Amino acid sequence: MSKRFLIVLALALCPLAAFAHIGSPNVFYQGYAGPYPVRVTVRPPPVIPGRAEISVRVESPAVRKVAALPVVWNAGRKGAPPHDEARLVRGETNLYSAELWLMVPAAHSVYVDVAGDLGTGTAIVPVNAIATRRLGMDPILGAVLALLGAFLFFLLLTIVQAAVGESVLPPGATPVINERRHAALITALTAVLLLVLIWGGRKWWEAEDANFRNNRLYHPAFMKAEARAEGGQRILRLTRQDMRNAYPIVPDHGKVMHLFLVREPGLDAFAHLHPVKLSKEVFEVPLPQLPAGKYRAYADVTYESGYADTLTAEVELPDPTTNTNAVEGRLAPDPDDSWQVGPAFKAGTVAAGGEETTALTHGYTMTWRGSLRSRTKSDLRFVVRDAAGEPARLEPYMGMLAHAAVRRVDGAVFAHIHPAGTISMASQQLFALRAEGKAPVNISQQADEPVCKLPSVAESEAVWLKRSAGAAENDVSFPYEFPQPGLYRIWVQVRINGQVLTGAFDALITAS
Ligand SMILES: [Cu+2]
Repeated sequence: MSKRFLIVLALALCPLAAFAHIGSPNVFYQGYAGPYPVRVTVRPPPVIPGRAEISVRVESPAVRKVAALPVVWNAGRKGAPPHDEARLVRGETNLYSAELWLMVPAAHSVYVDVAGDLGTGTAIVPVNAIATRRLGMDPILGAVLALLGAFLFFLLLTIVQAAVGESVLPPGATPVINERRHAALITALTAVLLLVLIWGGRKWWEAEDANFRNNRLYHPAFMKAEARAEGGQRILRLTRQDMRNAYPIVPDHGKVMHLFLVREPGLDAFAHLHPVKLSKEVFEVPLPQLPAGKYRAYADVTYESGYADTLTAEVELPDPTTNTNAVEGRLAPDPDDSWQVGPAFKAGTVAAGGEETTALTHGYTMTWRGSLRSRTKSDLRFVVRDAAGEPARLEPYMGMLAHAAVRRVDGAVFAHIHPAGTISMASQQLFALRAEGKAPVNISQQADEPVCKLPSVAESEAVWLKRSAGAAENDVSFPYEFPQPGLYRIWVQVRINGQVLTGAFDALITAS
């Protein structure tokens, strides 16, 4: 075994890449399986094929059985194996867990089937199955295997030498010089043959490894972002060349793209915008009154396969234009665009835990409920009050009670989440339609526009806004666990009296 072969085997782990959110691979979902309220967590494996861990909490005493089944987006449930029954977790009354094999790197829908006294119900949870890292070999194991390999190599040569040199002689005879030479020659030829075989093995492995890195390992999708001044507006143009060969994008809660802009390094300016699609690979959006500076852009998209992705870019924004007069041909901003400029992140001022209240505009306040400890292990909960301290009346914002963006200060984590969790609502709707045979699976990567038509926000709102029993109307919660400890800023957006209000919270999340 050559040294380089070993190095390839023993390469250190690549940094954990991300998909549909950055650095936040676990899936959290809160919703309903028929009549049963469920909270589902899926921890996908880092390599495919691999086993995903799924846990399901059912808030109902009527439950008798919970089962789960992963189905590839274009396969359908009919051809799938029977579902795996989830086991009740020891010491728990309503928490079930199971392990699911994800065999191909593609978008999956995980069917969570719940049966009990109220009948049966199914929740569909979208999960991206994708290899996010290359497993390395333990150096000690590598060294042991190399030694064993070398031992076998020389053992085989000894056997060959004995076989051609001594085994052909009558018992007791010693080989003469000619026979010795012959044996040495055959042994040398065998050594060459073995080395060629090892070299071939290394070539094969390198090809396998390159194929994995190029075709199977997830790479974060980068796009190009450029800002320009035009007609009294600043316009941001996003381009992604390789989008041409991707499945068409479907709108997720009403928009083809949810673009988040965060000013670095202070995280003091934040925007949630909705660019329009000019062609399959070009998107544009007029910028609101954000200050100039360096921004990180995160664009959430869902492809027609049900695969959800976050495209990232860095962009330098020029000073806001002062000319606000209407000019012919201006790009109209999306009515659901929102932004906020606030204080910069200062590590020294981060609260050590406990309740924290932040001021919103128009006298409203938002309070982050729960202690620091519970923040790492349970839902993120926020309560909104008006200037008099009374519960605020929240209106749906793009069909949902609230939207949140979570970012680790250094950029290692970014997630756009909702009260339903981390999933793309569009993926879930696509899978639900396909389960009913109402959306085609024979879609084309060459198409510009999707053939699947998703229900509108107005049609979906009732399901998305369904609250858990007993939740106060000014109380919003997001099922989420911080994937890594560290310093975070979280922006929470709600709509009151037709206006989007954004509250920003800073937190130190410690390892639990
Ligand atoms: Cu959102």
